[in-house]
Amino acid sequence: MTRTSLPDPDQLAVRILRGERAAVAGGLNLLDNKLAEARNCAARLLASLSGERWLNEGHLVGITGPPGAGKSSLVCAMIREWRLAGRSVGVLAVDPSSRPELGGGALLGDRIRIKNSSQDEGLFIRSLANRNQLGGVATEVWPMSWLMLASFDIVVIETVGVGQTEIDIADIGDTVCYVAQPASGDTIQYLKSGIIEIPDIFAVNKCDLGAAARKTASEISRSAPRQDRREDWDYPVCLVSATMNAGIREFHEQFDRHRKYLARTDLLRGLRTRHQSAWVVRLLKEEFGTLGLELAGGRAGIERCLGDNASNQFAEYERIRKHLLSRFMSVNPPSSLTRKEHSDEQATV
Ligand SMILES: Nc1nc2c(ncn2[C@@H]2O[C@H](COP(=O)(O)OP(=O)(O)O)[C@@H](O)[C@H]2O)c(=O)[nH]1
Ligand SMILES: [Mg+2]
Repeated sequence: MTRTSLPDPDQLAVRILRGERAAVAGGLNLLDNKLAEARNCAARLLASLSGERWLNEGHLVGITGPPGAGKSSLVCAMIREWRLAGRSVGVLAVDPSSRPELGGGALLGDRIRIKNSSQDEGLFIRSLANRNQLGGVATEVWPMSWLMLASFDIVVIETVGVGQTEIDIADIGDTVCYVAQPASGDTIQYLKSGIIEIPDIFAVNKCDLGAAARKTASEISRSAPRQDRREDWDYPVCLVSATMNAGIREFHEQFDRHRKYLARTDLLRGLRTRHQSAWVVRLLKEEFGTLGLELAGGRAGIERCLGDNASNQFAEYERIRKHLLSRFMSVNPPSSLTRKEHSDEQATV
């Protein structure tokens, strides 16, 4: 994307808020563009999309678990339920193995009996194959999920769980669901060792396999450490089959129940504020390094600024970025000639 083809961020924000899918696609492309000009434009876009709404509305759902457990199949089954309930859905599939179904859209559409998902205005799917960085979810996934939340009632992020990713997804999602593979000990090991925060909802998929699935479900119920649990949430373990469409209605209802629980207990606002500031710090660190964080007042200082402007953390992010860019530019002018002269000067001193 060249400089001249960058969109006007304010106009784009209006179109995204209206739910225009082309605008959402354009916004996601912009967030994916790492050129300096694009980053400035993206920061302005996110700031214009921000508001109280982002602390109170919509539902960010994270689905994680080992490859092959049936995450994509379950997402398909859930999309059908959500669409039947009249909710619009955006999906970010970070799972590289999702490419065939989710990347094309049409195949996914077949599965959910919508002839072609591109004809359903209330459904938007973006595949981010290979973005599952070693040791975590790529940083762009986070602003992307927020951009989608400005357009859709439900935003689902599917990631492959490999230890660290569950932690990342727990820092994005309002509700995190772990999909377990029957007769696989991984989930139970992770839970016992405390590697993963306890997901809000468990699904043991492939219950059509019978006893193995039931055994895994009861092992999970016993393994989650009690002390880390929230007192007033019951961490349901759902036995489901995506391909047989068994238990899906009840499974789907657990997501609504958890979203209502977060609203009722006033947890949602605090959760989202914390998640947002953690990711802003992470984005700043990615762009400016540890030195940048220090120049901006240190992690604690940044978090305080963000907390003071919780309903528009992206605006605060933009302000801090601009400040850091000007600091970096003043000590390190961009022209290579200037740098060369500078180094020559030093060499002769
Ligand atoms: N027997 C059975 N197989 C399933 C079920 N759900 C998914 N699968 C199969 O499991 C494989 C992996 O599914 P997929 O949704 O791609 O898993 P993901 O890697 O976790 O996204 C596919 O071959 C599915 O057809 C189920 O409920 N029962
Ligand atoms: Mg998948």
